Amino acid sequence: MKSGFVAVVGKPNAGKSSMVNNLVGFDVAIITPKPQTTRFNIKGIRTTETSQIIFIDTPGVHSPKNKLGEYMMKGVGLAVDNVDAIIYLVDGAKPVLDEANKRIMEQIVETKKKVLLVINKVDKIKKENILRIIEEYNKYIVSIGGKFEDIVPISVYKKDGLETLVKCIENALPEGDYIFEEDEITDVTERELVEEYIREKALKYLDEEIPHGLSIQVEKMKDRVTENDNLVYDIEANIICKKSSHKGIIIGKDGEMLKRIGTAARRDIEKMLDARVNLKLWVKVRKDWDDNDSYLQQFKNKIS
Ligand SMILES: Nc1nc2c(ncn2[C@@H]2O[C@H](COP(=O)(O)OP(=O)(O)OP(=O)(O)O)[C@@H](O)[C@H]2O)c(=O)[nH]1
Ligand SMILES: [Mg+2]
Repeated sequence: MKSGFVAVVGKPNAGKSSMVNNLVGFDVAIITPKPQTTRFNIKGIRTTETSQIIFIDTPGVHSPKNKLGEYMMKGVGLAVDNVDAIIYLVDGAKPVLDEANKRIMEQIVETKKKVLLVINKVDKIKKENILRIIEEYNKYIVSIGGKFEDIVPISVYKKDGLETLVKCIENALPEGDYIFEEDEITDVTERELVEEYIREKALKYLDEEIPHGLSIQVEKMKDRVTENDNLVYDIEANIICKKSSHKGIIIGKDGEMLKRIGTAARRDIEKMLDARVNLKLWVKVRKDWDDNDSYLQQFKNKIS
């Protein structure tokens, strides 16, 4: 029986959250085609008869441009320091061994932990390219005094290589009993999942500039049972943006954009809670909240 913690790190958009969701079998993290989707460390727990793997999904490594980014990167540092093994996930379709990737490898070699190189999105590339990536990355990590315990090409989309990956993770973990209850899946609360599902839809429907400057706060979340014995949640949430010029765009002409975000988010929340949901959204401006320490205190609590 194996059990332990595995941090999943890599550049933004490599597919870290997609991989964790898939291996856990539940959407603990939101996924979008835009980089810097994940903002704080998220536990995703996979329990089987042979092992319990506790994944720590982390924000994509980037050079911070504001205090929010600094908190996110601090989270990655904490994650790699506190696990039994590290998965370094590379986007196989964008494998260039640039400064960012080198810096990630330097950081993980320093931890002296077991590192697995996982190359994702192999559905998009040719076999010979996989071999070239492996060779190049291997050469670099050896040159800085490290090594990869295993190298696993995967495609989360095609579910390729995932069983091999689980075996390699199990090999890298210590012997041990379950650390969490068998039915525990994540440390993200229902309220936080609601916030993230709303953010996911905002990221999906809004253009480039705005979504990254958004933060969602659930103000109220109460359940009740109707006369017909139906479970209903009344949820009220604020979409917080950093500039007043963004507010109108988020609301849209005749409130259309806000309605679109709300309807799509409500559907996902209903599925997650297995209940009917009344979702009310408001848009608020909090000037440059992503550079404001007192606002970001909530992120500080989440990364520890
Ligand atoms: N073609 C292909 N696309 C994938 C695969 N896995 C994930 N993606 C896509 O890659 C994009 C990024 O996925 P995420 O899981 O959000 O990536 P992430 O590494 O968590 O990104 P950040 O949270 O921003 O660091 C999404 O559009 C996914 O649908 C895969 O196996 N093949
Ligand atoms: Mg992510």
